[in-house]
Amino acid sequence: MVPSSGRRRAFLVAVSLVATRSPPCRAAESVQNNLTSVSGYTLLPGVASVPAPVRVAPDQDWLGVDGYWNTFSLLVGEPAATVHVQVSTASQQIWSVNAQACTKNMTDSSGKITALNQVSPECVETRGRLYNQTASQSWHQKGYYRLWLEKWLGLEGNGLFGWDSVGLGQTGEEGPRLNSTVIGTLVSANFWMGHIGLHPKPTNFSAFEDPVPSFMTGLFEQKSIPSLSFGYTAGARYIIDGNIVPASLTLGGYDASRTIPNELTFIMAPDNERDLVVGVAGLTASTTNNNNINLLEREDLNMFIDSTVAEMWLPIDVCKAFEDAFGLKYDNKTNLYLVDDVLHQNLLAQNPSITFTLGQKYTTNATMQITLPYAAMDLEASPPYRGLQQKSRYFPLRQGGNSSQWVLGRTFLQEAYLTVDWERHNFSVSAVDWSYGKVQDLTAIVSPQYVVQNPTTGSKPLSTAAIIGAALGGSFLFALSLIAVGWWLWRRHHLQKLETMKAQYEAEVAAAAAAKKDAAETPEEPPLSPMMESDTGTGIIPKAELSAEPVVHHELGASGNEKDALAINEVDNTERQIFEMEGCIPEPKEAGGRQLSEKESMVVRERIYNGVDSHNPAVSPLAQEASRRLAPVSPSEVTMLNGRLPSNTNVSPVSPRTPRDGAFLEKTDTFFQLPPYCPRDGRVAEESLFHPISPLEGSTDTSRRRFSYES
Ligand SMILES: *[C@@H]1O[C@H](CO)[C@@H](O)[C@H](O)[C@H]1NC(C)=O
Ligand SMILES: *[C@@H]1O[C@H](CO)[C@@H](O)[C@H](O)[C@H]1NC(C)=O
Ligand SMILES: *[C@@H]1O[C@H](CO)[C@@H](O)[C@H](O)[C@H]1NC(C)=O
Ligand SMILES: *[C@@H]1O[C@H](CO)[C@@H](O)[C@H](O)[C@H]1NC(C)=O
Ligand SMILES: *[C@@H]1O[C@H](CO)[C@@H](O)[C@H](O)[C@H]1NC(C)=O
Ligand SMILES: *[C@@H]1O[C@H](CO)[C@@H](O)[C@H](O)[C@H]1NC(C)=O
Ligand SMILES: *[C@@H]1O[C@H](CO)[C@@H](O)[C@H](O)[C@H]1NC(C)=O
Ligand SMILES: *[C@@H]1O[C@H](CO)[C@@H](O)[C@H](O)[C@H]1NC(C)=O
Ligand SMILES: CC(=O)N[C@H]1CO[C@H](CO)[C@@H](O)[C@@H]1O
Repeated sequence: MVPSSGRRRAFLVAVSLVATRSPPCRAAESVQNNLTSVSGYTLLPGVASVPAPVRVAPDQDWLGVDGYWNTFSLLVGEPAATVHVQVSTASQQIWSVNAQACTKNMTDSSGKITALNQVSPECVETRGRLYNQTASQSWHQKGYYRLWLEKWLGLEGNGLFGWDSVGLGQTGEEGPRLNSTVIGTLVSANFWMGHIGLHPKPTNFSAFEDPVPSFMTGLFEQKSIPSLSFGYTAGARYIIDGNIVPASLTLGGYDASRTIPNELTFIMAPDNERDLVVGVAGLTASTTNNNNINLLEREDLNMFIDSTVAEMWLPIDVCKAFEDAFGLKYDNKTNLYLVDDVLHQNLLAQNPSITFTLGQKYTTNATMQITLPYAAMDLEASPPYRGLQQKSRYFPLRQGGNSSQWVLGRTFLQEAYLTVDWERHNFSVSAVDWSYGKVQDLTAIVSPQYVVQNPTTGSKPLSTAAIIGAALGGSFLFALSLIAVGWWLWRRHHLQKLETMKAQYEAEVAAAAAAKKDAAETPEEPPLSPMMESDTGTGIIPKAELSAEPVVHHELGASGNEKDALAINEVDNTERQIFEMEGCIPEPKEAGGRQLSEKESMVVRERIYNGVDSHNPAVSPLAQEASRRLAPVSPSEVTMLNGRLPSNTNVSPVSPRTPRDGAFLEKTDTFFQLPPYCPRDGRVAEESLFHPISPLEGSTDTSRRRFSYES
């Protein structure tokens, strides 16, 4: 949309690879490519080279029940099973479809079982193949947990969680691999396919265990990727200039050949379950008859970008505007906008396109636009999606009753390229560059652990180097104002969060009220975080306590036909204990995690003051807090999880002492009690975080230190 305007391009592309010999795609076959210099960055002393970004090659397949989406391959387990999965920008785990998900008992018309446990090949194919964890020698079971992801959209379900090895790519085209990472195996049909989770937050299985690093963190710690960052676009199956355009996923960077750069950088919201939030400043449609239909009457609309879901979940009034503009009809049974042949013909004739104007209020006045042609919204849903009995065209628009449901899913990411830098807490959205035949241009985003960004001229936020330079250079005033701004912004977030938790935390509310008075002295801008939901006090609901309740709410249940829906088979779950995962958040718990203790905020202020790690003064200290928690695991520690624990580990009532096989695991189910994997107290963590790491050093055996509770 916005033509390449130079500055941002210069800024981002400055980061372009210099030292890659062979293209890092395919490179992968376990060969780790390194860059000895990356333009735009200066390597820190002691860092000789950094890993090159990794391209994950898309499959040929387009699968799904909510449309057809380009998949990626994973090699899971030992021996490795190839599974085809989607990409989740909100999840931090690998999910794959459990072998049980496609098993059902055949019944005759009277309901009598005629055949037991038949596997449906169609189900197996459309769900992207199954992962049979009992057949994997390296599977290490944890237990059943709530899936948690996008629960506000009604996508409930349970998964059997554990650890196993996961490699990117497929046989012959292997990318980097982790010997042990958290895998959720799905049975619930609410999530039809598995995914690669790109979020770096750790998994917090329970209150009593330490968090387990994410897949991305695993790759980063093992030095397979240069930073916790990615670039992704979902691809477009519809024809554009005669081509089907595949998805593109780059870890540790982005593919500059797929983006049309723009000036706008979004700052992440401090809620790690809803951080890629963009403000929608405008939403218009154009048809052959009318090229300026306004679909957005409301003032404030913040949308969460999440590739986990297919549709665009918009406020009901916006959906009504769509209905009026395009003659869409809401189907009460499925809650979908089903499109019949007549409507389809009408739509083709109208050829509507919709244009989002995105921005981020309070931090910038810049905006950018993404336009979706009708082809991007002409999707086909298949049973058992939403209780459908047969395939049907649908318009990927869903009614979101409240702000926690407003999500831009894969539909949007067909036309948008998302670049996320988790470590610098910012991201960008650009229109996809459809020019055919452009040569892939993988551009590294390098972690602040390895580099400082070279100072640039221009209006971009200052880099860490610049901040340190300025502060040390005697610009004391500058430092002071940073403190003020950072503190004030943090305070606003803090207040907002407090307000959202009224119900359960009245004490905090009182505090908030008091604090609000102070804040009132600050300028007339509302005491809102620029990047947070602004319309309700309801964005956040404190997490439930540990719960052994089976989850019964199925999205599929909408139609009441879940009995015969393929793959609804959570029977097994209900026989076992199901745990509530602690929201997979790094903070101690959401409520507490939202606030920094006085001490922590001192630390944060100190950091800002000293210029350490305060790359972007507008970033909430919470975000920095999150990043502090991301790192503390080193590759050797990850490795250790593979299959066995040290034999004298005195940690669990039933510590396995022999190499395990699947059968053993199946029978006993004993690993619920497994101990934490990554105590956070150790110096190890601090070292690995703040000590500049050379990719060439440091695989000495530190594994044992992890288990501080070893006898
Ligand atoms: C099939 O029936 C058997 C015996 O009743 C039961 O154990 C099994 O869980 C059923 N399987 C499915 C997928 O419902
Ligand atoms: C999973 O693997 C186990 C062990 O190899 C096997 O007994 C079982 O039948 C497999 N299950 C399915 C559904 O393929
Ligand atoms: C569908 O929902 C609308 C609005 O909620 C309602 O007016 C209508 O009666 C419903 N139709 C059916 C068939 O339930
Ligand atoms: C945005 O524009 C308004 C009005 O022109 C101006 O007052 C404000 O300072 C601008 N904000 C930023 C962040 O540039
Ligand atoms: C994040 O901020 C840095 C520093 O300001 C900038 O160089 C980078 O382009 C931003 N990243 C994204 C993805 O926008
Ligand atoms: C939003 O709506 C969903 C579904 O109706 C509901 O579960 C959730 O509690 C609501 N959230 C808020 C913050 O009201
Ligand atoms: C992962 O496991 C394989 C085989 O079990 C081993 O060869 C490899 O060294 C391990 N990788 C790491 C990073 O430890
Ligand atoms: C890149 O660095 C790693 C060590 O960090 C090394 O094992 C690997 O061989 C290097 N790759 C190349 C292609 O030199
Ligand atoms: C690291 C971490 O955040 N772990 C927390 C998981 O959740 C429980 C209960 O909320 C906390 O006690 C842990 O500290």
